[in-house]
Amino acid sequence: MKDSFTSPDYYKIDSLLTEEHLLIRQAARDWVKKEVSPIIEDCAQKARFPSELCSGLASVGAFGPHIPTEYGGAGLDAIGYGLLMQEIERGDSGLRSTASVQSSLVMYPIWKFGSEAQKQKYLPKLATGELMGCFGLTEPDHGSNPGDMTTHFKDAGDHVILNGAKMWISNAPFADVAVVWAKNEQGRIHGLIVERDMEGFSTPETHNKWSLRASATGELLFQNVKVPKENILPEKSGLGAPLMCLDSARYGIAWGAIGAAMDCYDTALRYAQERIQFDKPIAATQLQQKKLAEMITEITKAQLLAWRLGVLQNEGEATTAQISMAKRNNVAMAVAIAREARQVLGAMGITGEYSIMRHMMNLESVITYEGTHDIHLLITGMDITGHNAFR
Ligand code: TGC
Ligand code: FAD
Repeated sequence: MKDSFTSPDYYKIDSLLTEEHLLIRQAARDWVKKEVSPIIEDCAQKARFPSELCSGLASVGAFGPHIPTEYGGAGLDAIGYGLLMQEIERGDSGLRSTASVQSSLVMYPIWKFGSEAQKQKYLPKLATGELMGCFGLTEPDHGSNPGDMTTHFKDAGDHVILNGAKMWISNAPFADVAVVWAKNEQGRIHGLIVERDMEGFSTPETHNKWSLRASATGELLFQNVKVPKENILPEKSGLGAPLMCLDSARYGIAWGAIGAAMDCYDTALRYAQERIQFDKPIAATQLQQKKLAEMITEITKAQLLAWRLGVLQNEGEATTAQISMAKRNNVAMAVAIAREARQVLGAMGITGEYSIMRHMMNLESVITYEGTHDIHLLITGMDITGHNAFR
C-alpha cells in the first residue's frame, strides 16, 4: 500500500517551528516514506528487526540528535529531537525505540557521565550506527522499582566482576555495547559499558511478542563478566543517573506517540472519505465524524503539550514530572486513537494492508516501557501533593 501520509496541523503549530525544524522533519518524513513504509509491515509480520535501516536512521540524525556535533551527534535542540522521534514513530514505534535507546539511553549517559576517553571511543561510532547499543536497567524481579536491582559487581584490581540479569532489553540481541546499571559492594548504583565480546556476557532474544515485532528485545546475562574499570561511567552514580536518561527518552516518546497517532488518524480519515456504504462515504455519517473530530482534537492537544515541553526543555526548565505528564498523556492518546481508527476501517482495519493494527499493538509496549501509565500518574500525584504513593 502506498504511503500517502499527510500530517495534520489543525492549530498551525508549524508556524511555531524554525526553518531548521521543518527541514529536519521533512528529511525524516521523506526517508520514512521511501525506506520504512515499503518494508515495515513485512518485518513486523516476520518479527524481523530491519538492521538495514540503521545507517538511514543515522543519516537523518536519529542517533544522538541532542548530542553535540563534536562527538558525532546532530547538535539539535529539543524540538528538533522531538520532531525526529515523531516522524520515525509515524513509521513504527519499534524503529523509534531503537533510536531512543541509541540516543537517550546509550549516547546520553556516555556523554553526560562518561570520561573524555569513553566519549571519544564510543560516541562517534554510535552516531553513525557503526556501533549499536542497548540499556540494561529492568530485571526479572525489578521493573517499576529498579532501585532494588540485584545485578552487582565486585572489585578485582584493574577490573570488576559483574553478575546478574536484565530483562526486556530493546536492541539487546544485536547490540555491540550495553550500558548496564549495577550495584557495587556498598550497594551504590553505577553505569558500566559492557562490550559484546566480553566473556560470560550473553543476550538471548525474547520471542513470541505480539507488540514491537519489528524491534529486537532480549535479556542481558552476566556470569562473572570481567569489565575493565575504565568502562565504568565515572561522573555520576546512584539511581538518579539512569533516571536522568529516562527523562531524556520519555521526552522523545511524548513526541513519538504523536507520530503513531497521526498515522492512524490520517489513514482513517482517508479511508472514511473513500469507503461508500448506504450510498454515501462513511465520512458523511455523524458517528464516524465524531471519531475523527475527537481524534484531531486529541492530536492537537498532544502537539501543543509536546511543543511547550520542548520550549521548557530548550530553556533547561522541563521537570521530570512535566515529562511524565506528556509521556503518559500522549501515549494514552495514541492508544485510544489507534483503537478508534481501526474501527473506522471495519474489517480492513485488522489487516496488514494498513498500519493501524501494527501501531495499536506497538503502543501496548510504549504505554508500559519507560515507566508504566500508572507510574507516571504516581509521579504527577507526588509532584502535586508532596506524598509518595509508590511505597
Ligand atoms: P527516588 O527515591 O525517587 O529517587 C532515587 C534517586 O534519584 C534521584 N532522582 C533523579 N535524579 C535525576 N533525574 C531524575 N529524573 C530523578 N528522579 C529521581 C532522587 O533525587 C534520588 O536521589 P538520591 O541522591 O536521594 O539517592 O526513586 P524511587 O526508587 O522511589 O523510584 C522512583 C520511580 C518509581 C519514579 C522510578 O524508579 C521510576 O521511574 N520507575 C519506572 C522504571 C522505568 O521507567 N524503567 C524504564 C526502563 S528503560 C526502558 O523501558 C526502555 S524502553 C525502550 C525505549 O525507550 O524505546
Ligand atoms: P511491573 O513493575 O511488575 O508492573 C506491573 C503492574 O503493576 C503495572 O501495571 C504497573 O503500573 C503496576 N505497578 C507497579 N508498581 C506500582 C505501584 N507502586 N502502585 C501501583 N501500581 C503499580 N527496560 C530496560 O531497562 N531497557 C529496555 O531497553 C527496555 N525495553 C523494553 C522493551 C519492551 C518491548 C518492553 C515491553 C519493556 C522494555 N523494558 C526495558 C522494560 C520496561 O521498562 C518495564 O517493563 C516497565 O518499567 C515495567 O516493569 P514490569 O514490566 O516489570 O512491570
